[in-house]
Amino acid sequence: RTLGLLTTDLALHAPSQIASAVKRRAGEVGLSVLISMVENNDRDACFTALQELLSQRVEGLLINVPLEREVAEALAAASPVPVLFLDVGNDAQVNSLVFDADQGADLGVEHLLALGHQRIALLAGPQSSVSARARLAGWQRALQQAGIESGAVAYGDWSAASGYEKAHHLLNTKPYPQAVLVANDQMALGVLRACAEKGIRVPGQLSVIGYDDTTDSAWFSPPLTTVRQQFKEAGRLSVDWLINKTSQATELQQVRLNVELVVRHSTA
Ligand code: IPT
Repeated sequence: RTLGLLTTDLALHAPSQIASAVKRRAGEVGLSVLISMVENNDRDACFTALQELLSQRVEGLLINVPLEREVAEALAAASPVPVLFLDVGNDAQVNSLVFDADQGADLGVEHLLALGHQRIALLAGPQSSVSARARLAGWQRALQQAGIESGAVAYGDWSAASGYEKAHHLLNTKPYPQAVLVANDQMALGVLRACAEKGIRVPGQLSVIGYDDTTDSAWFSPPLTTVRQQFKEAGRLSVDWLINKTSQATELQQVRLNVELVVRHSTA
């Protein structure tokens, strides 16, 4: 028996760790997984990939592609087998298992405020990603609730290269930020490199907080403080969800996963 995983770019750390967790759990329960990758969240590319997986007789589908509500609902309607979405907004009327972006934003902001930081820059993910938008909106809401004006905002594309480039922009803004909230660990890696090159001490002069806690983040220099999304858990739960899903016709299930703050040495 076979499951399908339709995923966004596996060169990114988070999607590859999710794919790994899905493969591992499926292996444990004797299922194989066919993977189809789309380079961006283009609607036609997703439909083509869906048809490809279905033609190989997958019995259930996981979709880890950042999708707008309308595209997700159309894909779900087009699938004769159960589908679970891993990267959609709360408004999408589809079965989903997603990490709580509001909680993640709150944890990051609360941590920086507790350290006494007031000038906080934001390095968001791409505007084409629902999760990136949710994290940014969450940060802005949490800062506003704390009565703090949000600092400069830049948008990267999740890559370390974009984090490096955007850090140069954010670190040239006045007033100079005391901290930066970064939407993923790979971009935070680029920020750390930019700081090292500019002679900015982390965390002495700038606190940096990431998002994901992918497996290498504890090995960044300094070890990264970040919001952990338990990718292993997400992989396990999503495979188990598909296994237990017998009929299509039952009501929607929207599972929300908690995230947690992992304090290491990039914040002080
Ligand atoms: C999300 C990651 O947090 C981010 O780093 C990036 O890899 C992105 O995926 C790619 O789409 S995690 C996702 C389940 C919201």
